[in-house]
Amino acid sequence: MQPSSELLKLLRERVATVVLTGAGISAESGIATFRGGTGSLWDKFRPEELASADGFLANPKLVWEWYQWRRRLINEAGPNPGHLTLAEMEKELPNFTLITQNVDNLHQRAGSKEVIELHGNIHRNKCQRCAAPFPDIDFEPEHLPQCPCGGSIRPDVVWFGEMLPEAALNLATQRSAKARLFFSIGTSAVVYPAADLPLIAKRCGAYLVEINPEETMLTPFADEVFSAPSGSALPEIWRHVRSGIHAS
Ligand code: BJW
Ligand code: ZN
Repeated sequence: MQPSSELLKLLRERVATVVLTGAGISAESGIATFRGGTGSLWDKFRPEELASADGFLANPKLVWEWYQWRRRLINEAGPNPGHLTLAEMEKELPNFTLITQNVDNLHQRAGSKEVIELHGNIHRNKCQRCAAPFPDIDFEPEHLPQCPCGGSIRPDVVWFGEMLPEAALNLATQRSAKARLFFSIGTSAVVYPAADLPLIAKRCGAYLVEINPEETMLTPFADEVFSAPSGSALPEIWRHVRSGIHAS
């Protein structure tokens, strides 16, 4: 898992660096990924029932129970060395951007200060109709929370067929286009528009690094691939950068 001399050089020169994370970075915290065999969420549950506005309107109780279950698992989990390394990188690299598709808040709990959340945050709620935020609501299966406007309150995450938060997507796109180094970490790179970001960066001249134990749609486009869990690959790359060890 030796980083190339090119990668070490870019990190030591502190070039504009953008990181896109997906569910795989939280796998070593015990949070299930969406895709990828037995135990993954979409292996056991149906996305159209649980992660779409139509599914929510058809059966809000089912959707709420699923999200409350996931909130509990996330609250019991903690950041792993992958999250912690990215928080350290943010402190040391002056031009560093962290973009995540994750809704689990583990980057923030690891100490990352600026996190661009593309798919919302599971700990927040909003009105399905008027989008008003509802930070503190008590969920009871028999009394589903309602907004004064009459709309149903739901988790503030982005479901299939919904637009991503405009400001977050614009900033993520701008930073990706300006990146000289781009890491795609723990994402299957199949969900758009997030999956476009590494390709935008590459097209604009960035050196593209992928960290993922499995091959993805992005692998053929990557300049460097670490086929390893991010909880070990990221600390190892960062250790090389910090210790001044030169690649062979
Ligand atoms: C490890 C590891 C370890 C394991 N270390 N790695 C263009 C073309 C085709 C379709 C579309 C398109 N544009 C839009 C669409 C439709 C759709 C889409 O992309 N569908 C595709 C599936 C085909 N996109 C949308 O609907 C988006 N909205 C949109 O585009 O609006 C405009 C529009 C609407 C309608 C039509 C056209 C335009 C919204 C997408 C919302 C995604 N929502 C979810 C749920 C969030 C809420 C929740 O959590 O409940 O977001 S779905 C789910 O997928 C979640 C994730 O953020 C997202 C991405 O998944 P991710 O993070 O990549 O995880 P996995 O599980 O897929 O992969 C994990 C990876 O980790 C694997 O590769 C493992 O190998 C790896 N791994 N252990 C490192 N230790
Ligand atoms: Zn409302």
